[in-house]
Amino acid sequence: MAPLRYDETSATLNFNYPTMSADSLIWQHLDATGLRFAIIVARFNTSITERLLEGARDALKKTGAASHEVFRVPGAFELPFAAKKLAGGGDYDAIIALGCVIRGDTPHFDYVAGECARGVQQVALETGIPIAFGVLTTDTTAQAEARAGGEAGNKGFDAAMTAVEMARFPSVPGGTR
Ligand code: INI
Repeated sequence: MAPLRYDETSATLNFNYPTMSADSLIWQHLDATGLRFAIIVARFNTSITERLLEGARDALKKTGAASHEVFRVPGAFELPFAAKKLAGGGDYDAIIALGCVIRGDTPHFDYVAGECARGVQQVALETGIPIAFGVLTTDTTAQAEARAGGEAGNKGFDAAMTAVEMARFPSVPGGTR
């Protein structure tokens, strides 16, 4: 299956998007009309996370989201707390958590990345609000850059598409349910 490419110059998706998602063809059918989103962006590694934000915004625009609000937190470790506060308010149909954790010389990476992932999933399960995990966890800055609008796509775009799909769950994109 050919991958989709998000074409900056067109209003649609075409078939060369360099995503890691095997579900990318489904994205053509996603419809976010009437849905409200919160995007939480970690400032740590901000040159990367702001690119993830651009990707997420593009996806919400392309799928016709009614609205989105952007919130910022210091680092990926803070994403679950922010998500819980926002999910509890009832103002959003789904939340997109964006961050970038790059492995260093100490075990700090494992604590930050692990607790971020665990916390985000916990909040989604506790609140029933879908939270897309748009957090890069990489060994190098180059790997992160590749996934934030580089040759490996934009993980923020992918996460926002996931948020749209899960906000509609169990409806099948383009399907009859
Ligand atoms: N936060 C990140 O988002 N990415 C990182 O790579 C990172 N590193 O490497 O330390 C990081 N640390 C900060 C952390 O998220 C918290 O903000 C901090 O520990 C205060 O709670």
